[in-house]
Amino acid sequence: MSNVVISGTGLWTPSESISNEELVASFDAYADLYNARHAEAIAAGEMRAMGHSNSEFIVKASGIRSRYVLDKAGILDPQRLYPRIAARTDEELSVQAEMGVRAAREALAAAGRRADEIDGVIVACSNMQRAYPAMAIEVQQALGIQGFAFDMNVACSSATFGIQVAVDMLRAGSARRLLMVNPEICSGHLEWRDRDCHFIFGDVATAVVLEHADDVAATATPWQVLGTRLQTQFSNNIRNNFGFLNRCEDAGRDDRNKLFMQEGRKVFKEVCPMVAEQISAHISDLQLVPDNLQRLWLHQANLSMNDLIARRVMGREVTRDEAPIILDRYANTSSAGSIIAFHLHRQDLAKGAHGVICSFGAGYSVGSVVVRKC
Ligand code: CO8
Repeated sequence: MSNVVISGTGLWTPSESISNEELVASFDAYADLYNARHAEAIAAGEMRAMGHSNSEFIVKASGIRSRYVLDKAGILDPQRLYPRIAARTDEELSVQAEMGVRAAREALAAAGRRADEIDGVIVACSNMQRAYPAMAIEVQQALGIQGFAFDMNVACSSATFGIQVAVDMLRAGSARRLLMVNPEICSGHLEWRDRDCHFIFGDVATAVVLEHADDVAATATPWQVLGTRLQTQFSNNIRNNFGFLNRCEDAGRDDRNKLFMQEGRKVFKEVCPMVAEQISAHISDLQLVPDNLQRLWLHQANLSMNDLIARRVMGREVTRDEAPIILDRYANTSSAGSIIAFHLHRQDLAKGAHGVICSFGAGYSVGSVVVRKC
């Protein structure tokens, strides 16, 4: 079977960032306005007062200290608490495709490839601009890529699932080189007025170029994909009921369940063992032992989750170098998280180093990609 490599990665980060303190101040102002508006009903016991948020709680519960977003002003406006992202005409590139193109250009440059050397584009992410035409086809056209493009969505695991799809297509001969892009606008579907989750997500875009090992540009530093593994198991603990049938329902188009919802504790408890077991079995099937792994580029949702998974996989405490964290400044960027970690934290590793890119999230879904530096 031919060897496939990741030959380049790219990252586009929005210019605006929100600290926990800024987020909490706006949330609390909104809560005060809400409580004042409903003072009578609250006093009569007909409604519950909104509690304040707390930045120490956020850091302790999640490890998140700030998040990058497309529109800071709209999110922090206490009268609004969600981003203002202007509609574009059908002739303009969509916001999400535009982010993807920026990350993709960096990935192509790192791989030493021109757009006309790419045969296809996969846009893999949680939150989709629209049903059709595919964002991937917009990205394809904006970059001047021939061939084909399509979107896919496996929530937080979209990137690792996208990598497996790309690897399989390259091995099957459907393409010589593919671009896999993850533009995540999580701020658009987060309920910023719910203190249980208002701190969790951020916006970003990542991109990966995959190609055959015997055909990489001399300037690239490729990582061989030794194996990919995917797993899904149905769960309602992370859910978003937004969809194209909403208009046919008689009521509830703006209901809370049309945005991101989760049972965070259950997710934590149920997903960590799934992930640790998958990585352990995956490396074992590739004849590797934990000590062969120099790095774990894990999905970035929660610091304690990552520490627990890394400890279970390695059978000991791990250092920050071994399992890098980017969620402190990026928050959870859904499918892009493990790719950001891989993008920012691999240059120091020597030839022959092994690592695992692993994502997990809604579905439930888990994807692992075992790589070796060429
Ligand atoms: N400030 C102060 N107090 C708070 C706050 C806050 N901001 N939030 C909650 N509290 C309170 C709660 O009300 C609760 O109080 P009480 O005990 O009186 O009821 C108490 O603090 C504890 O709350 P929790 O039990 O919720 O707190 P946890 O310690 O469980 O932490 C976390 C919550 C951080 C959410 C944690 O459970 C977690 O990270 N779990 C894992 C989540 C995860 O990995 N999810 C994956 C989701 S991503 C995905 O796959 C879908 C991507 C789709 C993208 C969507 C874009 C929008």
